[in-house]
Amino acid sequence: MTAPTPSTSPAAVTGAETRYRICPLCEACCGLDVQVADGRVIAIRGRADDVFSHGYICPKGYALKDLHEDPDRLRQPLVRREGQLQPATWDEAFEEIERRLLPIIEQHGRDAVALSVGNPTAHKLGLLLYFARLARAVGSKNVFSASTLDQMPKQLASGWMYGSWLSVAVPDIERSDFMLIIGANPMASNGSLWTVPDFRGKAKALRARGGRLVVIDPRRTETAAVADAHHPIRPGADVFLLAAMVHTVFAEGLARLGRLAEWTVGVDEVRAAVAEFPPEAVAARCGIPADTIRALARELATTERACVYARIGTCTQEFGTLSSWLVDVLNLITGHLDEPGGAMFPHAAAFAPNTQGAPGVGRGIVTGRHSSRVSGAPEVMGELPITVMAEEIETPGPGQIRALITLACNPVLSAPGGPRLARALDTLDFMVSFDIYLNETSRHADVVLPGMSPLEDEHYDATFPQFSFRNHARYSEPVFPPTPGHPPEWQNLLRLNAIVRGLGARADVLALDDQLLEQDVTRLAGAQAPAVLAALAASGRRGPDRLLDLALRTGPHGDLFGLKPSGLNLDKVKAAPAGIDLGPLAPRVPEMLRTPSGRIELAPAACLQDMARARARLAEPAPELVIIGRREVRSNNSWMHNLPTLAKGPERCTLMIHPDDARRLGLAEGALARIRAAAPPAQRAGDAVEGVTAPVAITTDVMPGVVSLPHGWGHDLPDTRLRVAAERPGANLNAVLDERLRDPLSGNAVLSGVAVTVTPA
Ligand SMILES: Nc1nc2c(c(=O)[nH]1)N[C@H]1C(S)=C(S)[C@@H](COP(=O)(O)OP(=O)(O)OC[C@H]3O[C@@H](n4cnc5c(=O)[nH]c(N)nc54)[C@H](O)[C@@H]3O)O[C@H]1N2
Ligand SMILES: Nc1nc2c(c(=O)[nH]1)N[C@H]1C(S)=C(S)[C@@H](COP(=O)(O)OP(=O)(O)OC[C@H]3O[C@@H](n4cnc5c(=O)[nH]c(N)nc54)[C@H](O)[C@@H]3O)O[C@H]1N2
Ligand code: SF4
Ligand SMILES: [Mo]
Repeated sequence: MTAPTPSTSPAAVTGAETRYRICPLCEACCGLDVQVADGRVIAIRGRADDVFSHGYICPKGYALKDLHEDPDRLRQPLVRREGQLQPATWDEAFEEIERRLLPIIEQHGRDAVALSVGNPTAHKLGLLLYFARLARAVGSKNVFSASTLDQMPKQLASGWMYGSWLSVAVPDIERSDFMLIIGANPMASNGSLWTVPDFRGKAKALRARGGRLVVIDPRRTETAAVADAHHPIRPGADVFLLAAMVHTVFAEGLARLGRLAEWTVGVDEVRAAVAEFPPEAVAARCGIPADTIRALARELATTERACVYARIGTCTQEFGTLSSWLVDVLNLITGHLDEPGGAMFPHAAAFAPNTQGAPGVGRGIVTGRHSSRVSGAPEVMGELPITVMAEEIETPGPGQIRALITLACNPVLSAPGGPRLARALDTLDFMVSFDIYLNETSRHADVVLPGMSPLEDEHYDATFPQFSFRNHARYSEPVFPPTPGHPPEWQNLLRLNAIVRGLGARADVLALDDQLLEQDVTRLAGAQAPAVLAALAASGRRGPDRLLDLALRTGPHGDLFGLKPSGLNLDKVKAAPAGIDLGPLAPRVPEMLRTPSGRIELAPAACLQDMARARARLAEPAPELVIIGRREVRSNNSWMHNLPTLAKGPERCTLMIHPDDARRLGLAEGALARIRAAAPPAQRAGDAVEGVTAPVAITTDVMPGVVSLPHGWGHDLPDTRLRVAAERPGANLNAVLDERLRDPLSGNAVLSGVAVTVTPA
């Protein structure tokens, strides 16, 4: 562990000051220098001496200035009066919530209130910690999040194998000599479930030392363009490819478990489960020749330091959990799991469940503790699939959703069946949105509570050090003092929490914060609790900072409140001006395991069972034309389209299509195409017939039979306040996708490989 000595970056503008800010926009978590003068942002750069990101920045990092200054960003609560959302005071907003939410809970019970939480929550400590507190207080089964549009399959597979939802193995890229990337485009996304600023630089270094990078993706992506090889795959066929690779490793005697043999159970079951998937059986369905599949398996197995990394393309499909599981199976049986240069488990300084409790054994995970009323979708990680939200609002009966609290999410654009959900939201008795914009979702709310500028809050990543390519602890202070009178979001979440507890809209939220902390510490520290509370109180901190201090001090690198004086606490992390490096990833099996067996469960029963579904699907013909998504550097899901620096430039929401398909379907470059679901749900008759339209971009980058449209667009709905985005609204991919399609194990939405029809518009 090295703590750099304090230093300040030179200021380029006279009178200007440079302030450190960790970027909260994507998972790369870059350390930035924000240059300010007279309360304004002058420039933003990558922080050269950041111990983790070393000066990297992408165009979205610069756009923090636009976000801070955006006149459309909400600065005051809104309350619906006579049908219109109107500015209100904070007190008025919370009084309205108390007046309308409590009777719903009293009359219809806790499940009548749903909570839906979005992507930025993972990036904001205050939102993450205080949403969890709020959800506990509400006590509803109807909890939804962007996780079921994203990584739930990976979390489920990891949970089953290693006993904890967040034990996700990540590539140790700096020591790897062969990387197989499946369904991820870190050149555009900057990495996901893998915090890796400057992927490009690291990939270049890998190749410079003689290593190889291979990409499996239906589209020749920006990542494929910097790789040694790209193999297009039919969307949704990853489970077959991976099963065939596992098959090859076993069939050719290439399996070597090494050190992990002692800690792994279920190898024979896995071998049996892939018996019917030799490369020849899957090649046509994958669109990848059998010889190529074998060669990939051999290269992975025979390269000393190698790994497979797979991301959202392998999760948002009907075999998301199986694919996610088989990736780890491959890494393990080729000797690359938990080994340098392979897929390893980070050792986060705070908040990591796989550093808590007794090492090496645990309770494991449970799912299916309840299920959704209408479709019977099982609970996973305390949530129901977000794609059942509309039907749970629409369908009468006990447990019907009558009120909704959204936190930093925009499911009207980000979830399949958006138009249906929008109609459902209008039938709610009450809705509260925590958001910084009046957008496609928050426009439906009765009360909108704005968050603050991303330059006005402090920052520590709770989530991403658990997925980082290197261990680190970094904190940044607010760049600007908070706008007077604008409470931080954690306090607003506490105030809602107090209302739900019956303490009233004017409850003392700081007292409630103390009370909740006391409960946490008592659970954690038992008889030591009073001493721990006294030590925490000595710092004078409240809210997320105090919880962070607790987490750091009791974490694996912590000072244990003085028992380990050289260890970490928040004072030390704050004193390091550009972070503390905690070193490269190191092997963690068996210590990180939290399964009841104390072993890696290589063959979870549900996965073995689901292989039958995969076998059946392999026998069926694949659809003729399917759609996939796309991410671009200057975009971030649905909410950064209102920032001028990012919005300028060429039209991004285009339909990529292969020249053969364009010819067959009579589509010309630049002309509008109409995209419809091939088999839309009946509840969507109107919008399903209509579909969406987007300009055609003809390119051999997508394989024949596949079209690609980015998600997060469709800013042409009324009653929003997104003036820049509305100028070029784009088309909503999720108005075409089918909300009924889910991976049955994880409940994750199927966003990739969905059958569509495309016609000239
Ligand atoms: N078809 C298709 N759909 C997809 C995907 C895909 O690949 N294809 N990807 C999916 C993925 S991976 C994800 S994560 C989801 C994301 O789904 P969501 O989380 O629903 O969508 P975002 O666009 O990230 O919306 C974030 C919201 O948070 C608000 N916000 C930003 N900062 C703050 C803040 O500090 N406080 C508060 N209160 N609000 C804030 C923004 O204004 C916006 O409304 O989209 C998913 N949807
Ligand atoms: N610029 C930008 N960065 C972002 C975001 C953003 O919207 N814009 N969103 C952030 C979020 S919330 C997330 S979760 C991450 C996601 O990060 P990534 O997982 O890297 O996301 P994508 O860039 O969508 O890459 C997924 C790839 O999977 C491919 N794919 C689609 N279907 C299949 C399939 O069936 N099989 C295979 N093998 N590949 C398939 C797609 O063509 C695409 O190239 O990005 C984050 N970073
Ligand atoms: S890569 Fe992500 S974290 Fe880094 S500057 Fe860009 S948006 Fe911010
Ligand atoms: Mo995501």
